[in-house]
Amino acid sequence: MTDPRKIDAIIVGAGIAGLYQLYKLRELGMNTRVLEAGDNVGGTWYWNRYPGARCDVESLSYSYSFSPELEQEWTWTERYPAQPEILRYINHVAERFDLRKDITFGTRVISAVYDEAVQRWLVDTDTGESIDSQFLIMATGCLSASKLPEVPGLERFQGPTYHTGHWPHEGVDFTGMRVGIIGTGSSSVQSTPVIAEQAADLTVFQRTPAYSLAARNRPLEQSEIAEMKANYRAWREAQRTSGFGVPVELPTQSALEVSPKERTAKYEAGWREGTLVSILGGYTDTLTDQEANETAAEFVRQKIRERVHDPEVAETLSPRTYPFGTKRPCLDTGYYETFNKSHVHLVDLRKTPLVKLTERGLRTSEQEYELDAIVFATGFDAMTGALNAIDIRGKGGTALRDKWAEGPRSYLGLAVAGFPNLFTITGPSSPSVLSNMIVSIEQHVDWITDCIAYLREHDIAAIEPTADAEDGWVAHVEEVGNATLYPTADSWYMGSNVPGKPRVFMAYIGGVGVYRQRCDEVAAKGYQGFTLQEALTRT
Ligand code: NA7
Repeated sequence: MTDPRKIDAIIVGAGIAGLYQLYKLRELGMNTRVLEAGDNVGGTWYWNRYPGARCDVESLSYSYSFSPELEQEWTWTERYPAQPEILRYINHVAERFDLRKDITFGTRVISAVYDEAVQRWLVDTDTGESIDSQFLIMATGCLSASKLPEVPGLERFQGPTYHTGHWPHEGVDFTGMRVGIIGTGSSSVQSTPVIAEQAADLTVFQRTPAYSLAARNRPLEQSEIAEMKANYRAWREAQRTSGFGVPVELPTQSALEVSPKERTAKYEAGWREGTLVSILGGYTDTLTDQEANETAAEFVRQKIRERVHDPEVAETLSPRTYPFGTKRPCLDTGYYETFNKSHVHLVDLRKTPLVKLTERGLRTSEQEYELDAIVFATGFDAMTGALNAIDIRGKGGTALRDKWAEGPRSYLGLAVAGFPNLFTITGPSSPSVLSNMIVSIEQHVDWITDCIAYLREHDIAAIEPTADAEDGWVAHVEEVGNATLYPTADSWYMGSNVPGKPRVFMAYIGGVGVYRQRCDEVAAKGYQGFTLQEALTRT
């Protein structure tokens, strides 16, 4: 157990990010405490236990790289790992590195106030604890503050309701039930086929259709596991310098400079491969040119038409209002085919909007749907939701949520001007949500750890970005984002899934490798763009 009298660092969250950060700070010999709202480790994979929950980055890539021994001893079973397997992996990591002893579970941080006089954070929890610490590291996740649909009557419905991001640990049996599911993002695309197997009747309420590709999930072959285990170091290096944290061959041509036949052949190959980037990454301009994008978008729509028997249903499921890839694409196992089943129905909320929940179900502008259970697959207040849920106050008592009222502002997505010694792992304006999350997490944690080591070596008590450096980074993120099609979509990347949230592109699309280089340069130049402050008082 850490010495309660002298905490060097508080980490908020015991998911993949928080656990690795704890491991790294222990290497520095720091007295660290992790505060976690859940009753166990896992973060995203602790909460998102809905049927069919699965990672859509391949398991051999979606794993920690910091320990070659861990890489060798753990064996994944499926190409795309299911939530229970990932959670087992995270638990294994917690045991193997003896991490639990510094984690306090069932404890939610409610406020964190920086005391300028002593250069320390005072952190209050919902269990009544007040802890002060030199560093405060937020490992709170990008998609952890769940959001319900904005409709009246949520409390009126008499049957059970479930949010995919807060699924009951004991599971839910929908056998014989009339079930409604609201939302058609990744969580719905993954859970709909599984719920449909149980439910007597399933109605999917769709506001915006997703672009989903067949995942082609399968058990891993022993030979491919062995090959990866033999080559892990090279693979990890390639991940770190890649665009999305997954090594792929880089495109060299515009989608518009090749013949339709050649283009279709390339998309077909991507389709057979079944990864998030296998079609998106085919040409240089898929994410920057509307016309180029449309060639890929139409290819995916054609696949939807092939998979769904009823042409009207296929059309309703076909996205037409935003370019392919500008909202998070999905990977599915039998999603579209589920709509061929006679007990599965699709309601287009664009044509008949959701009006309210009633005692017996749900009412659209057209009719009432009687339901026994409702699933909210309605997503998250992404990127900023979990941070803004905590009353974080920096210098002069400024609240982070006030500072971010017009959209998040940070330097490198890692630190915020006016909030010394606060670090955000996978914070807004970093590439995290546009990447293999573990690759980004490890890079952030390594950078933060090196930074803290530097401060300790140089007897520096506090670090914070300058306002100029922050302005520069915010402008850069916006400029790079504006060169793409991302800002044209109403997505959670843009904050537009939450009413009233400022419309700002909250991710850095410059690429994981480029971003890493930039962060390393900042560190190599003695933390360029940061102000370093010596201790004001000696203890
Ligand atoms: P997403 O991707 O944000 O999807 C949420 C879905 O819920 C999406 O289809 C929304 O439609 C829909 N939604 C949200 N609010 C409403 C209301 N009020 N009425 C009707 N429909 C609504 O969340 P997921 O949990 O599926 O996935 C999150 C991420 O996890 C995913 O991107 C991957 O990174 C993994 P909208 O598109 O806003 O019209």
